[in-house]
Amino acid sequence: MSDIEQLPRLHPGRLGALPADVRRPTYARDNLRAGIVHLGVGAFHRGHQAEITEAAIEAAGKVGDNDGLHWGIIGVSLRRPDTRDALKPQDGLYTLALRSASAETLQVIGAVLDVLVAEEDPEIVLDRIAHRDTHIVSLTVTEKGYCHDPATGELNRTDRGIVEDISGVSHPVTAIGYLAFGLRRRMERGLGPVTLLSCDNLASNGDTLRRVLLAFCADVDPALHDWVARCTFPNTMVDRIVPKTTIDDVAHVSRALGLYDAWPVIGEPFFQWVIEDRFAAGRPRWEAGGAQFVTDAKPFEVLKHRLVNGSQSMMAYMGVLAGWQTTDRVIAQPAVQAFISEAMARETQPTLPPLPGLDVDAYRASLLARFSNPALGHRTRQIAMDGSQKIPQRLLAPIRDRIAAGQPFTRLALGVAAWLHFLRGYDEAGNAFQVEDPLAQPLAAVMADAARQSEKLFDARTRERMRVQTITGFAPVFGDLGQSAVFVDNVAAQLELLCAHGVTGALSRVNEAA
Ligand code: CS2
Repeated sequence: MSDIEQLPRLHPGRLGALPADVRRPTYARDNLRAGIVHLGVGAFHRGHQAEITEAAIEAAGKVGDNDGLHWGIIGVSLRRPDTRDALKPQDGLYTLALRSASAETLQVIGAVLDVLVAEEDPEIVLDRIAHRDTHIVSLTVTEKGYCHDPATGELNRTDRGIVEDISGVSHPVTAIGYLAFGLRRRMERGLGPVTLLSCDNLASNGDTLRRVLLAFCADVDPALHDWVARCTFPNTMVDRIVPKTTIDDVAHVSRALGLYDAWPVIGEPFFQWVIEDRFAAGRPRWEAGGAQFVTDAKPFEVLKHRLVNGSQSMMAYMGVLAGWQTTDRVIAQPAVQAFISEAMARETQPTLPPLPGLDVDAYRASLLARFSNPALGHRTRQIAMDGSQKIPQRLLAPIRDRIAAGQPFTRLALGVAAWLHFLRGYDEAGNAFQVEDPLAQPLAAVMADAARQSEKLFDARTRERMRVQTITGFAPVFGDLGQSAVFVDNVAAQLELLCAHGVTGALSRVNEAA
């Protein structure tokens, strides 16, 4: 690393030194003004929304459209200073490296004008949300950032951060608190409503954000509730695989630039962004970067959460258990490839809402290629995080539909069983790992309960059934599914296979049986 750090720092004054094939801002960046506040300025935002915003700004710059230069982004990190610390000396510039198996393209993005750390500068963040130039407040705060109950999508009023923020005694700690108090300041200043744009993988992400934020505001101040109800909350489907940047990536990208970029972002070439066109105060021409505007994004969300994310989660739990560290290694196992293909085609696809014009068979096939991308190094441990927040929309929702239609769901049940097996906190080789999940504690308590209740049962089937019944009784994740005998039976049968034969053995049995 240290030789890399000796390179001159990536900076607007040094763009001319970049190799010719590295794309860079061509618009007059000095004229760029901030119109978007983005909460959660992590790799995904920088690898997705910021790139499309850059394309919109570029397009505006080319035709001399000054209004189009009003969509710069102020990124906000709630707690961690690392993105700010990396980007500040670079005046917000960073590199996006898009990698396929055979090629890499590099682009220096200029759309992020500044990064704030809310915990350090809460007043500045609240003021920025309440600034007259702010028209959109967007979010990628991950599923758990919504402080909702994953099974119902309602505000979790027992969440510690929410309890603290509703009390209003100090600065907010949650994204929901920042939105509410920033918008209250806007209301007090007599400014107009904004668009609140969720870009997280939640079911009906815009509707969910609206529901939790309005519930929060109602508890704080009824007038604020009514004012916030005038904002718009479009649902969006976001898609691009963006793994966590590694030290090797930093070194590789910096060498290619000939300049030190402390925190580039790595992504796959593919991306999709489907947005409901309901903006309270205007928007960038994101279509210039390939965003699709629709009246109802929900069918696209369902497609993506179930086929892309559902498959990723199943591969992640199996991968962690079997010791396959990245998705491309998981999908390279013939048994996994057969399993995921069949799970998508036979169990998930029939649950999808109609999507006129979409060739779902081709979409499925393209996913196998995306998962196989060897240049991404997408770690199974990264995807496996926060399962309690992901499993409901990725696996449990299609299972509910299969049960309602009286259809089998053996493979999806194996996916859920793999998560339960993962929650034990050790892999098939006996290596312990930490379960990173906001509900890790209550889930561990339920797991321990289940083990206690079933330990005296000698028959494996009865034992797994008892265990699964206890665990799936955990309503914040499973809702009422734990009361479904067919659900419990299926998951128990798959958990029994995993316990007895490991991931590979369970996969070959399921692949052969069906
Ligand atoms: C992944 C997603 O970490 C995860 O949960 O499943 O980040 C996934 O890579 C993206 O949603 C793809 O668009």
